[in-house]
Amino acid sequence: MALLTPNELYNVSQEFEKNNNIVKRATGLSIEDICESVYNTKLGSEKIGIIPITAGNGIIGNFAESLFTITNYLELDGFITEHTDVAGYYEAIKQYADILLMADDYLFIAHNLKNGKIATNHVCTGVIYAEIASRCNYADTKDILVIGLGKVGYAGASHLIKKGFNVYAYDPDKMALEKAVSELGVRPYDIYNNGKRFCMVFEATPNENTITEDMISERCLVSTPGIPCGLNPELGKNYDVDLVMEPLLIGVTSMLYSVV
Ligand code: NAD
Ligand code: 2YH
Repeated sequence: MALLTPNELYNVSQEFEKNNNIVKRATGLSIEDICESVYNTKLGSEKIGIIPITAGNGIIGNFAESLFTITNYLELDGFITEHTDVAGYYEAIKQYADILLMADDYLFIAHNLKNGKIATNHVCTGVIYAEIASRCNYADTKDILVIGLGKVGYAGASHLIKKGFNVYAYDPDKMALEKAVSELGVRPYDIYNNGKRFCMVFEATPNENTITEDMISERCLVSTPGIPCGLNPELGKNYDVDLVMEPLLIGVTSMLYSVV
């Protein structure tokens, strides 16, 4: 399980803003507009309690602070608890938090205490990045490529299938690919024998250079939460790719919209 590092969470609000501008250019909508449309919800004046969790590898520098940043950006009333873990949970409840955000090494959740809704980061990240890729306003087809079918990729592929897209998918893990073919109905993408190029790509792997030249068309939209980025910068430049890639806050925005 890859954990975020404090360096990846440096300058998060500028990164979020930069990516929001790319999303607006490529889809005509902001990340917040897209979340509203996916979940059919609007943010109100929810109070967000952010609880640092010490379990496993412990506190990640800038993690709680980055979550606080996005609550400010979304004009919500956020606070980080002074205590961690169970004492932090108790503190958040005593401070009248409506929604709790907390993560250990395995799971990152948003829990709305008012309506009972609960969301995981991997599903909400998969859904929003897949949705962004699928909204490319210069695509003239419903064909979309999904690279990586782990926790995030599977959730995104499932979302795209439900939306009626023709989902082509690749994962070197044969079991993961077969599961997505049989359960979701994705079409296997053969990396060695495929003349097809895509204008819309959703990538969710922890590896570099997963996106190859023969997969993409010029001016395509690549939407990827993967860390590190699967698109080689030179390839991105040569093909004039619109790249959406941010380490945390797009997924967290999706989590918040999904639980209100
Ligand atoms: P996972 O380990 O569950 O799945 C990764 C999948 O990628 C695996 O099925 C693996 O076989 C596949 N893969 C590896 N190399 C590949 C390749 N060359 N081509 C195609 N598939 C390949 O991981 P996950 O939880 O789904 O997370 C995926 C990535 O997203 C990780 O880098 C994770 O850190 C990142 N992530 C980012 C955010 C964010 O907000 N940016 C949020 C959650 C996860
Ligand atoms: O980064 C993570 C894990 N990869 C889980 C995310 C699931 N996509 N967890 C963050 C841990 C935060 C830490 N416990 C803290 O600072 O509170």
